[in-house]
Amino acid sequence: MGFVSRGFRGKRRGEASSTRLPPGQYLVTDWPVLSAGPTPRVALDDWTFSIEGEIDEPRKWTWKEFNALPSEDVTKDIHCVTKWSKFDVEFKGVSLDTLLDGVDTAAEHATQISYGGYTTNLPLDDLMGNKAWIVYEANGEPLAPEHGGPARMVVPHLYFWKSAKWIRTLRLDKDDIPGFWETNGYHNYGDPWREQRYWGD
Ligand SMILES: Nc1nc2c(c(=O)[nH]1)N[C@H]1C(S)=C(S)[C@@H](COP(=O)(O)O)O[C@H]1N2
Ligand SMILES: [Mo]
Repeated sequence: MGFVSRGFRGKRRGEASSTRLPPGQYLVTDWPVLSAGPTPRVALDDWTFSIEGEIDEPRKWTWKEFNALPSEDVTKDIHCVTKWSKFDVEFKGVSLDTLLDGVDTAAEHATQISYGGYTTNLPLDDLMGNKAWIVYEANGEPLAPEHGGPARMVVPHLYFWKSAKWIRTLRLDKDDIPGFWETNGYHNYGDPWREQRYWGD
């Protein structure tokens, strides 16, 4: 039976990796840093995260308040538009379902706004339904400043530029307002499984 299981296992391994790695991506084991500017340093005493825009009552948390929210541990694959993917990053943070729970809004879009000014837009639906987290730990350590610490968005089903590092505000928008990369040639939605890298993809 050795010849059967050997061939079968080999094939299954190949199929598993090709369905887990989006088209055009290659796997890395390190964690590259991609930042369009310098790393902003935010003292935890000064840090806040807020939800603003098309919302009756804006919400705002201090670092202490944010850390007291119910958190989740999630293990996710991440995919950068520059073609590296990394499997099984262990994040800890607060689900956007928790942060948006009970919010009354006419908005269908959202913009993530970072300390430092980076912005990225996405449909509000893509932040809900167990699809997005604001995380403050990765792989058992506090999130490193270069990876977006104290806290960053993680929206793993979209290319990783849709996950703002050093997030400060989530703005709920009626209109779709392209963010930093979206006005500079990157696709407005950014689905790695459909290779939506650039305008026109
Ligand atoms: N504030 C901010 N967030 C950002 C970026 C950035 O330049 N500034 N780069 C984006 C891009 S292109 C990617 S691939 C990921 C990189 O995250 P990492 O440096 O932790 O790998 O962050 C995204 N979020
Ligand atoms: Mo990226």
